[in-house]
Amino acid sequence: MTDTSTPHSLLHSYGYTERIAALFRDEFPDSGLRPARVARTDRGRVLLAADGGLLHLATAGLPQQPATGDWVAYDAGRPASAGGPAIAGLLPRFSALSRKQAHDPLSAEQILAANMDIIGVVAPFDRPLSPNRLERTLVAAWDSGAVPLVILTKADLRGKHDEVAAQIVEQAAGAEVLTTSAETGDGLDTLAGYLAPGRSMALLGPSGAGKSSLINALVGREVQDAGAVRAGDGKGRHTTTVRELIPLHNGAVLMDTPGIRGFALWDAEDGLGTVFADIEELATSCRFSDCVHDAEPGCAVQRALADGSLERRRWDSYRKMERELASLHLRQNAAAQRRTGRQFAKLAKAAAQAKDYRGHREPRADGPRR
Ligand SMILES: Nc1nc2c(ncn2[C@@H]2O[C@H](COP(=O)(O)OP(=O)(O)O)[C@@H](O)[C@H]2O)c(=O)[nH]1
Ligand SMILES: [Mg+2]
Ligand SMILES: [Zn+2]
Repeated sequence: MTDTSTPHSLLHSYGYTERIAALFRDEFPDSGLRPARVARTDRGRVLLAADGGLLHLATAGLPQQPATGDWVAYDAGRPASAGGPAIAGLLPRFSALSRKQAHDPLSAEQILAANMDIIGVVAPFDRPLSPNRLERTLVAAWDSGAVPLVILTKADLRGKHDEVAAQIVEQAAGAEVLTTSAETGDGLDTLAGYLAPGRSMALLGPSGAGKSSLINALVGREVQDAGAVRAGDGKGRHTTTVRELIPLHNGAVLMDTPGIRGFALWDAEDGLGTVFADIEELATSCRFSDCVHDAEPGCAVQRALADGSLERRRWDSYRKMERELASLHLRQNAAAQRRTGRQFAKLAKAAAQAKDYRGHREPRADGPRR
């Protein structure tokens, strides 16, 4: 039997723990396959962190495309004549941070990060807070199955927008809130305290929020390009690609994401319900159970808006995301119907052919029917 738990292997520095080892044994018992983690996805290929080192493998033909952070089983011993080492399957994900593929009329899901324990929702102190954006990010973070942690960056610039912290705490929907500065090192120990061996954290937030600087400060060297790179600055530096897993010295793993504009939600009803639990609760006390919260008599939402206990902006933000998810489902259903329609046409054609066929040769009454 192969030993999948050698301590201090490259695999462990990418977050391999007894939990993953057990999952691997359950999913691929006595298969001779090896566990590995997807450190990066490229077009049609992935960079895998395996016990023997990093390796690139093709993903064409796999029934499920791996995402960064996925745990996979791969066949290390497949002979070159058969195409060499290959991914055999994916371990079930315990979390997936996803969004709707941008500019995609077919409404496909894009998984930005798999198997994260924490989604660091990054908001900087050097600019006014965008509450809508924070809410949207929190919805996606809660929905991923990982735990959101709000990280307020650039604490050294705190004086500029003092109101930001209070607003964020109010809107964090139960998530913990930390304050850090990559400049002074404030709060980094507290943040590091969340990053126990085997934990994975992806950072999510607008461009310029300080995500890359935070990662560099935690790792202790320049692994991510931060800020504007002046001519000559980038020379000889080994920076990892954004969205590549970055191992911390202790077996925790970090992941940066590029600042994503207009993060479109994917099936995030659960996350929406978490971030706006108060609104969904409020809506249950409307007089009519099918209240659309417009001009109905006895509408608890309209009453709360009128007396100021529900902020208009927050209600609008909730409604916008709710509509977005509803229209996503409409398109998903329409696509499913088209698929069913095509399948039906195929079946009808096959049935017609079978009838034709039977017309010529009756199947033997005692023979196998299929
Ligand atoms: N004063 C201050 N500036 C920071 C801090 N962290 C990042 N910055 C600056 O903010 C800018 C954007 O940082 P960067 O890490 O590239 O942000 P990213 O786009 O989220 O990765 C850069 O010019 C950084 O030098 C901080 O803690 N304090
Ligand atoms: Mg960056
Ligand atoms: Zn109502």
